[in-house]
Amino acid sequence: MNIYLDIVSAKNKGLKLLAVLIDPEKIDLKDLPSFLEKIHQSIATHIFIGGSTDQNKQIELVVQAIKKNSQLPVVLFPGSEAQITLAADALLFLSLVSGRNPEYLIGQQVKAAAKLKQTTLEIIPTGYVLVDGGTETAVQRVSQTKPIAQNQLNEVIHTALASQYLGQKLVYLEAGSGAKTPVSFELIQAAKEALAIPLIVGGGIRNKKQLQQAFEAGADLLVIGTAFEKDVSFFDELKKETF
Ligand code: 1GP
Repeated sequence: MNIYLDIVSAKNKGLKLLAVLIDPEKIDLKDLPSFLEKIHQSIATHIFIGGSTDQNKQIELVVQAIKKNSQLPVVLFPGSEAQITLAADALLFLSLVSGRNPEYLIGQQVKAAAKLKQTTLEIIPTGYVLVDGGTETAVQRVSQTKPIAQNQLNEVIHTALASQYLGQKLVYLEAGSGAKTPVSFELIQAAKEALAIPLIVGGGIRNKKQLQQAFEAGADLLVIGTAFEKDVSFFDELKKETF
């Protein structure tokens, strides 16, 4: 399995991908099997796992439980190097390129390297671009960086392009978990036009309409967490057979 090549191949075929984001701090292990069943009946293609913090150090247990009960690729989306577990399939090796905090541009990555040196995890370098989602989100708080305003289109696009020129393999346009306003249609469209590498979009997507609009605008892979956490019946709108 090569998760990155599968994403590139889906992008080339125009197939749309959906990752369900599981926050290890928020999921109860006993609810996991029924949650996974919902995921499996839906159009979801990936499970992302991570959060801005993992104070209970739950991530290892949660990933192991998912791997036991699901065939879907499990991709780490870590808030810090402490959230790297070898039990997953791949890791988004994020650099918070919209911010100017060296700790999240390169510091955490250096700390992670010792662990990664000995791993078989697929490492996917990813430019992480935080835009304003209308509320202060955990990533902003934890990383102590400012998001880029969504009307600063050129700034967002140039940041995304710089990631590509640096050799990063994915760009993740992020409005932040629980964002009031998801990444706008215009911004997704402009990023899609500018970039040759696959585009991930997430933050604040709460219904089928917003999901479809983000796909139409050009997102290759969408990430949704909060909407499923709050209401698992959202999965029913995204059933494979009726979508
Ligand atoms: C957060 O983009 C993801 O990093 C998902 O955001 O929780 O708002 O769906 P939501």
